[in-house]
Amino acid sequence: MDPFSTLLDLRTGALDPQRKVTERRLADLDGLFAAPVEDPQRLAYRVLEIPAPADNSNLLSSTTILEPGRVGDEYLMTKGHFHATRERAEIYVTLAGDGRLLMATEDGRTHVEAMAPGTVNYVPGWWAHRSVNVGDEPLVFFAVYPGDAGYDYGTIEEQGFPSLIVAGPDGPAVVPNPRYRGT
Ligand code: S6P
Ligand code: ZN
Repeated sequence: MDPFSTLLDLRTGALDPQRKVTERRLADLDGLFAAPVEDPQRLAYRVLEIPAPADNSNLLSSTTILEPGRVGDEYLMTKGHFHATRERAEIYVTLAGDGRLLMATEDGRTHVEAMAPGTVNYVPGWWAHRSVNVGDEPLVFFAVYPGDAGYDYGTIEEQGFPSLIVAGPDGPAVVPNPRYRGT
């Protein structure tokens, strides 16, 4: 393939040219939140991808724009996934907003990192990852990952994350997930 460039707006995360776009509405996050979703058509997040061949010789990258808001006491968040090729790592660079990067291993360990403009989060292989918008503005981050990382959404859909990030009286709080079904 030939080299190519894309313009990344460092404030909004917009890509020019814009190629593949994935939209997730609250209806697509069914069962993720403990509380019922009242507005299923509401936009939760968009992923703008810079396509490349999905193999180990290439790097994929994308912007995620995660809207602010809550369902019950849980903040809007991404579905979250392990990489299908478990050992594949990933880098997130936050451009805007206030977030938390919730990570978990299959044996139930949890790790939370802050996401703020300029934060570079390193997600090692074997760690599931979910972004949570704890602020009032869109959380925008740019991600880079191996072309063959892939997605395993099923494990998280079945088991959930061991921890949740909820709105507490003193702001965002990490609490055990009472619905966690992992080991
Ligand atoms: C891909 C990377 C991100 C997410 C995106 C949406 O490896 O982690 O681009 O795909 O933030 O999250 P999710 O969990 O719906 O894919
Ligand atoms: Zn990922």
